[in-house]
Amino acid sequence: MRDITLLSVPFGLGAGRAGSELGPAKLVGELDLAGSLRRHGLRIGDEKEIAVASLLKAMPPDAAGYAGKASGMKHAAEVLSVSRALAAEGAAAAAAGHFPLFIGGDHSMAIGSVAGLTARYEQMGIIWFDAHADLNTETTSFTGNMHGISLAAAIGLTTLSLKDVYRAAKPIALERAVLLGARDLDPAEERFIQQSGLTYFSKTDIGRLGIEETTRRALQIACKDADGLHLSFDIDSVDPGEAPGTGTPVPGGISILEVRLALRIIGSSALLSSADFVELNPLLDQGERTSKLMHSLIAELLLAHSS
Ligand code: 6HN
Ligand code: MN
Ligand code: MN
Ligand code: MN
Repeated sequence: MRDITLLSVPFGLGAGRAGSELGPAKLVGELDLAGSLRRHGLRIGDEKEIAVASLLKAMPPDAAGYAGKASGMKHAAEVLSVSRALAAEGAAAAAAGHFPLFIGGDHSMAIGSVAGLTARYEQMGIIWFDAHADLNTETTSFTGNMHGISLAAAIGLTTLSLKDVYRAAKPIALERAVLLGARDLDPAEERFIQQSGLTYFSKTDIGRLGIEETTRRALQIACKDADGLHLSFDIDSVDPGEAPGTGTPVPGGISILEVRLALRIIGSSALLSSADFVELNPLLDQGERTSKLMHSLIAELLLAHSS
């Protein structure tokens, strides 16, 4: 496979509680993600960390723009600022022929990763692995948390346009967007899914079809006429009994066995070109249980991709 560009995103203001900004320190720092990927024979071409602290310090306290328009959303200006930096790094890595691997951070960072990647992969497909749909908009969100609108932004539903984040960005076509594992949808998200025809494999569908068949179907749809495939993996897709270290846990998730199999299948797709791993919250973990799980899932995906 291509060289990996490891991009750490220590940012958590898109979530409703603190802690997800500590994901990179745990995974990349303490658990030495790059070292273990190398020991597995994978090549890390580049390692970067988005300078979140200095970006936030440089922001004028009255940062208007998008934040002004969508005043109901919390930390919208901060999310926009971090997303812009992230998009530029991701786009550069993809343009260099690398595999961008984004380590979060809360799920609002996918706004930045997707914006940058669509500049390189104009027909990109996406598989969104999540307990939630992240399909709220600035008007439907009950919480005002930016991580709940990130998939909506990726497909062009929000006031926040991907082009505000990265000029050459392009929203992902609905036909190539697949939501997998969700089981906690807000009413507006449910309505949108029904009316739009966005492909959604619920927890119930996975139970009925099995994880293997579900993942194969998801891949087929996301890869139709695609020139690249992005996996956006929210660790809360896994059952909180097995992955407790996350900010918005929802009971009834998929098992570790299922998620391993799914990631192996997605990893074996030649089209896979980038991935986000998000919503690990080390402050809420039982020891390092969820961190170690996330760490091994990343390796699982990339090893399947390299063999
Ligand atoms: N995530 N639907 C809820 C909201 O706040 O809009 C939960 C979103 C969770 C987002 O887990 O990435
Ligand atoms: Mn290189
Ligand atoms: Mn999410
Ligand atoms: Mn989620």
